[in-house]
Amino acid sequence: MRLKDKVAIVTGGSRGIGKATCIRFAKEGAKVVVNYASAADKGDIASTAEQVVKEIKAVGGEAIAFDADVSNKAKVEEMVNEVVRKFGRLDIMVSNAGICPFEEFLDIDEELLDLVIGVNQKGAFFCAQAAMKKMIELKITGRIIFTSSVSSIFGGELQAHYCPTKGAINQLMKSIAIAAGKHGITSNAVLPGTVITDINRQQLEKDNPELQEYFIKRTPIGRLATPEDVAAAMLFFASDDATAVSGATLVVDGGMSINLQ
Ligand code: NAD
Ligand code: RM4
Repeated sequence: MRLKDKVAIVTGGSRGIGKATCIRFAKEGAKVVVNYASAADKGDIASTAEQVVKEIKAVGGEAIAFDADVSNKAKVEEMVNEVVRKFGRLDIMVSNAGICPFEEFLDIDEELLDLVIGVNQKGAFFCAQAAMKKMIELKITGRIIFTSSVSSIFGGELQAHYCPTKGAINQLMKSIAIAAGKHGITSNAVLPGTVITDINRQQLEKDNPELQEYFIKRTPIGRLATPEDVAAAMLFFASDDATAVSGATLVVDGGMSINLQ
């Protein structure tokens, strides 16, 4: 119960890495807000978020689903206010929502570029800003955690819109760590490698399974990291073990990105 009585928002909590983080945080005693965006995301997304809430409640945890597009500043502020109204506090903001519509560099138009920057970069900014404001107001020594990526360091042929947003998140995280320190708030980022989720399932399981094989072959631990592996790193940053950790990046990729020789 490393997060007993804490309240956490996890953006993009309905699937993949965010879902695993919601479930892990709830098992550790946190009250969890499973954020999702019905308008921004195709599919039966509301019931997907509700399913995460059900899974958490089934094991005695507490959770609610909250529909808010993170690229909409007003919606993000509404979410933070509503969470504090309901639970009385906000201790942890995990800014995790992200998209990566794989596309050739020359085919990325302005609309797609704006979309990816809007969700990944501006969304992270809005979530961190709204959370930090509230934490200061309530005198809570909270935690802001970002899902960045190894793509913040390395490029990707079909990710010329995406990788720069992850680089920006690292710099945002560090700037916030400096601004937040005097309030006892920390800011850190987890950098997953390739994790099979809905964001890349089509690419790695259908379009280009050879790429998945290549990623596995170059991963020293012999398998890709899972959403649960990433959630464990999120928990570290959120827990009391990380009280003196701020401005840090933690790669969770089984060693994939350092294996060049
Ligand atoms: P996913 O597609 O399974 O989950 C994405 C989540 O973001 C979903 O819950 C979706 O509803 C939500 N979302 C999308 N647009 C949103 C918006 N506008 N507002 C609020 N929520 C929105 O993908 P995932 O792999 O779990 O991705 C989660 C994060 O992890 C992303 O930031 C992604 O860039 C990052 N990441 C993923 C990998 C990987 O290999 N899967 C690697 C590194 C980093
Ligand atoms: C990650 C990384 C993965 C990719 C996902 C979409 O940051 O680049 O390899 O599959 O994004």
